[in-house]
Amino acid sequence: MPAIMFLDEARIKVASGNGGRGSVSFRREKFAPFGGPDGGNGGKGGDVILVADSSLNTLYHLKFRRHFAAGHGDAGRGKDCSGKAGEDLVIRLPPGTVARDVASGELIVELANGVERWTVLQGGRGGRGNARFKSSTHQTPREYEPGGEGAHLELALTLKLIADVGLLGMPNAGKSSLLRSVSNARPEVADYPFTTLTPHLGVHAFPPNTQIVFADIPGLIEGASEGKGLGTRFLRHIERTRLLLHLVEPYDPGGLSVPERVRLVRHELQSYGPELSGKTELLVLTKMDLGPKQEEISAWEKEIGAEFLRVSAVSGAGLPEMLKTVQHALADLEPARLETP
Ligand SMILES: Nc1nc2c(ncn2[C@@H]2O[C@H](COP(=O)(O)OP(=O)(O)OP(=O)(O)O)[C@@H](O)[C@H]2O)c(=O)[nH]1
Ligand SMILES: [Mg+2]
Repeated sequence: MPAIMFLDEARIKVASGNGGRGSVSFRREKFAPFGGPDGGNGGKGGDVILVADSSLNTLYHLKFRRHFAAGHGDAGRGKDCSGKAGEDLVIRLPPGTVARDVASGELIVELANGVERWTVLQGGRGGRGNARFKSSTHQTPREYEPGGEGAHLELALTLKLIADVGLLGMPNAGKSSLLRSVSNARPEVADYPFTTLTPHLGVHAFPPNTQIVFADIPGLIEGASEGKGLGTRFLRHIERTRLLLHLVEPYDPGGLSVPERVRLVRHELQSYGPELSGKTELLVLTKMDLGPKQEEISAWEKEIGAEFLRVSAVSGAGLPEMLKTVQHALADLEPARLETP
């Protein structure tokens, strides 16, 4: 059940490891009972590292675990042996995850645009052993340093999926059907609203080596920006897309005309904020196999002031043309901006 397995917000507490303390030790050999100092340094504490893992597309794996700690460094030992370094804590996250410091609200890192690995906390330093305190005037030092302390941090993680194209529209517009027809994804499709409860990604490959990633999100209804339906909470997953495909079906059981439905969805986008209202949008009339007449379509286009791409997920009509248009549009568009600190 993908609906239950999806999570795009999580809070976790992380701690880096303490450094190990330095050792106080003196060489003891058969014929040198008062040998020099040989206490080794403590090992460094483990770091906390966030790593983007493209096999993940949810934060669900963090749902039941809140505390994570790196390993402590071992204490130094005699014979100039350094303590073992503490193990680093590696937290795997889906690409597109934004990490903020809960205490200050500050942006720490976004695992996007080539940032795949980020050390959020350094482990404590290893303390120096007494061997390091030896000098010509100080032959038998008993000093050592304790290890440096590790640090703590509470992280607020927010996932914003990374996709090229966002599929958008009212419930039942045919978003998931379109995603199925053009990609490898298999989201559920059904003739009731809110079939899709969580975002899905699908990849369309253009041989030999181009691909377009589509994001399908739950349908929007009037008042979504005030929390109606599933609200606009999933819109953040199309914030990073470069292009929106706004899907509208020709006939609506609710009785709203095509232009009315287009305006409604645009209004919800606008209420969400500039991240989305400024994006390039292509209008797509779906379910062309239901046979809307040319005069009807022209009247809708005239009222809206834009033309539709026309497709049918059932017959496949219009899909190659739509993909070509999308490909060309993407070639002209800048990558989406990332989060601002
Ligand atoms: N005749 C016809 N029906 C279609 C077409 N595309 C989708 N449908 C039907 O329309 C209904 C809704 O399709 P979905 O793909 O689930 O729509 P959606 O926009 O993802 O809906 P939500 O996830 O609820 O927002 C289903 O019954 C589909 O079989 C099409 O091209 N032609
Ligand atoms: Mg759907």
